[in-house]
Amino acid sequence: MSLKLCVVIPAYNASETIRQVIKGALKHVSLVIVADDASTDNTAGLAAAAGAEVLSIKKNQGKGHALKLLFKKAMDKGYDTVISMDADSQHDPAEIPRFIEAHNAYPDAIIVGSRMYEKDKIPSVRYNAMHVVRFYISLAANQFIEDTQCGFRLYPLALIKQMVLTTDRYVTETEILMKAGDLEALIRTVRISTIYSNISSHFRSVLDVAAITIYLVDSLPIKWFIEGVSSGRIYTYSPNNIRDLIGKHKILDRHYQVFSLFVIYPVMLLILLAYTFSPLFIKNNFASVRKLNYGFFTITLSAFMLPGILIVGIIEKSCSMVGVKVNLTTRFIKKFYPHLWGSEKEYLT
Ligand SMILES: Nc1nc2c(ncn2[C@@H]2O[C@H](COP(=O)(O)OP(=O)(O)O)[C@@H](O)[C@H]2O)c(=O)[nH]1
Ligand SMILES: [Mg+2]
Repeated sequence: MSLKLCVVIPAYNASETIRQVIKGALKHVSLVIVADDASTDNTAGLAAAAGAEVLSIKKNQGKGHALKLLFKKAMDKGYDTVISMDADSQHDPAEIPRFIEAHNAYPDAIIVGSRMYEKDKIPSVRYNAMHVVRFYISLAANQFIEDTQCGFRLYPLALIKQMVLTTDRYVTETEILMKAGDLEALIRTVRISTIYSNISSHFRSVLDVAAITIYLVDSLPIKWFIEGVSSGRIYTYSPNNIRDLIGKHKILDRHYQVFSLFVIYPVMLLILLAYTFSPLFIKNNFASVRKLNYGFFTITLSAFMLPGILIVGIIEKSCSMVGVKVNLTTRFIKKFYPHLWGSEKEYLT
């Protein structure tokens, strides 16, 4: 099978690293496309000089927007598979063959790089946030995903074509996993090197984590509602579903997000009630939840504990200021966001 595969790189002010990423990638693929997102340095010029095709975006619109343009560009050029990489050399191009190997074994799957197995190499605030969002993204995607925030991924474009992507910035990569998994696609993991050495990041730990969490909180109840009124249904996403229609209208979307935050607790309690009593009327509803190791109570509790993370984090920080080192946050998230999916190994390629 001849693979039409290229590497795509969303880039913003990456002049120090872009050259080595492109040169490394070109050892494994014949085309690298870079989306330069209105960088104020010479990222675009250096990318072109290193041999990449460069898409220039006039006004900075974030990683998700750039990725969507890159997918479209690769499709237009007749490619059927892309590998996405970060521009800041957190991903080692020498590991590209691992993704191709995994793709050969699972041709229809998204292959996601994972660094979560090397917990000690990840800043703890980032690790804890990744652990919590992974809990919800895996629920939405109907399968365990070891690292839901890694940008080193292989995407079959036929799968991307089946979804409407309405989010932007750092939320889009979460949206893709949720929709792919809920379209019955496999998501497989390859473990990659964990590189957090040049830690200049555009990722805003509060705002960007909040944006991802809010998207999860306002999308998951729609999935559970559909599962709740159906028997044996696990895969609920269809393009232009209600969440997509709302997402396409930015103002409506903002209002819906705020509304969701206000009603999430009563909604979770209602779903818990429905989960407990509706099997009297509908057999095997909430099927994706019923096949997990725990019931919906654990998921409801996890939602109620979200503000707790903040409180525990503050306590931990205060303790460390007076010289007392406690590992409260990690213990807290381990307890309330447990692994629900059986063996973690079965999701690794
Ligand atoms: N096109 C585009 N890409 C971005 C932007 N911000 C980040 N990226 C890309 O996303 C990658 C990850 O972003 P980074 O800030 O390093 O986040 P972190 O690695 O999660 O801390 C970067 O290496 C860039 O490739 C942006 O505003 N526009
Ligand atoms: Mg980075």
